[in-house]
Amino acid sequence: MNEKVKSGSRNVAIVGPYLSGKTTLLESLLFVTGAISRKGTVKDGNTVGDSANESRDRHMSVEVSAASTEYSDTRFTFIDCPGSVEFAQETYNALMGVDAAIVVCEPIRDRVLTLAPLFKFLDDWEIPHIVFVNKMDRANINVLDTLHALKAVSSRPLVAHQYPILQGEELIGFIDLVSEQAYQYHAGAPADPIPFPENLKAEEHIARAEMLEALANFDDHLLEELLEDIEPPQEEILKDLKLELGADLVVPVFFGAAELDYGVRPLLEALLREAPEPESTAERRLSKVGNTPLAQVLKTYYTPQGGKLSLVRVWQGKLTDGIVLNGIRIGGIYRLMGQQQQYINEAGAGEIVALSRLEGVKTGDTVAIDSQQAIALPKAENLEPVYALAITPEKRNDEVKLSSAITKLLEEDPSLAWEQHGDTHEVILWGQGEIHLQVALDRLRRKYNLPMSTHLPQVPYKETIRKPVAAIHGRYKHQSGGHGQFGDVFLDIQPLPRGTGFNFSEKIVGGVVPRQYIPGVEMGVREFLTHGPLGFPVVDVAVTLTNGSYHSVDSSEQAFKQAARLAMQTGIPQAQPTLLEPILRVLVTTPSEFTSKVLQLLSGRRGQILGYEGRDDWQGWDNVSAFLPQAEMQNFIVELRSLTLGVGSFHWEQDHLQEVPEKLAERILTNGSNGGNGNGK
Ligand SMILES: Nc1nc2c(ncn2[C@@H]2O[C@H](COP(=O)(O)OP(=O)(O)OP(=O)(O)O)[C@@H](O)[C@H]2O)c(=O)[nH]1
Ligand SMILES: [Mg+2]
Repeated sequence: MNEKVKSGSRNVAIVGPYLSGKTTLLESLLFVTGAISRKGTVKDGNTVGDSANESRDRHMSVEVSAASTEYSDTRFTFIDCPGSVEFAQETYNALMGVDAAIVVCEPIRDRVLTLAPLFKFLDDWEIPHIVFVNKMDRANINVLDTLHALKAVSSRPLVAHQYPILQGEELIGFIDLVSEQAYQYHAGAPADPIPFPENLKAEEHIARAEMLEALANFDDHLLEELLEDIEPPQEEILKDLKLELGADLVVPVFFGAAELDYGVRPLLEALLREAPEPESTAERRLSKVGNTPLAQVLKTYYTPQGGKLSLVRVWQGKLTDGIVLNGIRIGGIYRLMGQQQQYINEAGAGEIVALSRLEGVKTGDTVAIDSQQAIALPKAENLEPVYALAITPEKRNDEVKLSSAITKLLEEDPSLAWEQHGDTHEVILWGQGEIHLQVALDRLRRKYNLPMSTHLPQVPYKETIRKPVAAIHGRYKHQSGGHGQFGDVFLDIQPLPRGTGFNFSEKIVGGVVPRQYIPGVEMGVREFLTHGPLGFPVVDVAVTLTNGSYHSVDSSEQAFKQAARLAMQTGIPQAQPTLLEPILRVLVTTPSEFTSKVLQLLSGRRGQILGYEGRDDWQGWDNVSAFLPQAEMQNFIVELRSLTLGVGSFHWEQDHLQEVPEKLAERILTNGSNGGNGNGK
């Protein structure tokens, strides 16, 4: 279908903390601009933003969804992002392709504080953003407190663009601080201009002066006017707002109530007037903007029908149906309205559209006609997995299907990971938290017909010995039919320092064990060590073959292997076997006000604090480094988040093995339990 060419376009992500009203705001934006004739609600599960089954089921967004609409001859493509930290990867990937973001937050101090990681991401990438303080219809709103809290978490200066008018506790309108025109809200209709409320004169004056001062910090001409008490022309203020927002130098703030469509039109007006055009975003992102088609994947969907859709931002050139990108002919170009797709035959630079059947292309990838020539666009870093579940298909012969289905899940969501554990043989699904993994499991069940059962992953314990034992005898003698089996060895077994692994040597003199049988001895020892007397792989031991005997007819490599196993079976239990647990080195990032709680959390989980310090790159945040037993990691992220308003996070890596304290080892060995707090303590 050929569409009327729009005079301009804007791509805007709607981001912000969990449940702040982003999906409701998208619904309102679509309604106000006429893209939908009836508003759905999150509660009823009929919004455009939460149209995926997994979102609808949970009354929360669990993936980004895009919707395009038109306002004042301009095409707006909005990307509604999930707010939960467990789905932050979705948000970060989408933000890489927009011209601006609306940060939706609630007028509650604690909720505002949770914006810190998002603001950091926006400022690190210099993504222009405005704040929409939503739910202003609720009781007990304190505008100044909210602004204060916002200022504390934003590294860029905030400029209030509006001053809300409250009647008692009810929001009834706003004053636009640029024009100083007051407006009264009407549910379902545009706000009406009203006479300036004289009682707000003083407060409005302060707010406006603050806004102008913030803008003047980046504009000497405006600064001069302010110093000389000259009223700056409105065009100058608007020009500054546009320039400074576009360069992510200031963050304009708006107020409203998405549920009532309050403040939604002024927001659209501001986006129209002040948000950067796609061309200027491209100029900022690419070193040189050309004409050959170049796009970046912001999100990958496998639709319920099984088709692949890649949501892309076209950075330069024009995409036409049937174009070959990265060597793959695309199946079609679509504009999205949540789950609905509208076919279009081309998409120009600056648009966000979905391309079908870009097989092999992942979220974040850059696609171009000549992919060798194209310079890959920067992509958001993949979040490290912090939460794991072991999974098993409910139906036995589904194991084969599992790996291809998980590969698709990972293409959709790079913050998932999986592994087949070498020691425990479990298939482990890694992600960002419980809900994140549940959503992945829902998708396996629903889209791929792969119902899975889950359990807590086993801790990959190991064992070692504490005491050396010498001259341990192992003799294997077996008569079966005509030809017998004979092997006979003496082994010395010694503990090695932690982390050394395994060492085999021999001190055979006079050929008492012929050369050709010695590899059999080593094999027998190694086989035994895969499963020690406590039930785990044995590490950090040295085994020396010191003596033995053989039979000229009956001996074989196989028989010596058996003899070595027997010697190990006798020897290791005498050498004080002991349990080792994996210890992780963790780096926890938290707002400084929660650092002492984090230290307690780590100590309470047998962590060993190595130190903590303020982060150079993030004011008001600390890094705590510690050793943490892996057995204590299962629910660590859950507790960390609950102590830190949801914003604490951690990085981890395997560090070393360490002896399990005796009492705990006893418990683990008798109960077969993990011994960690993660085991549903
Ligand atoms: N009182 C009031 N409630 C609102 C308003 N906007 C949204 N809500 C309610 O806030 C809740 C969360 O709304 P959503 O739109 O799902 O929030 P969200 O930010 O999209 O949530 P996630 O995507 O899951 O992070 C719902 O119960 C909405 O009805 C508003 O303006 N006023
Ligand atoms: Mg939502």
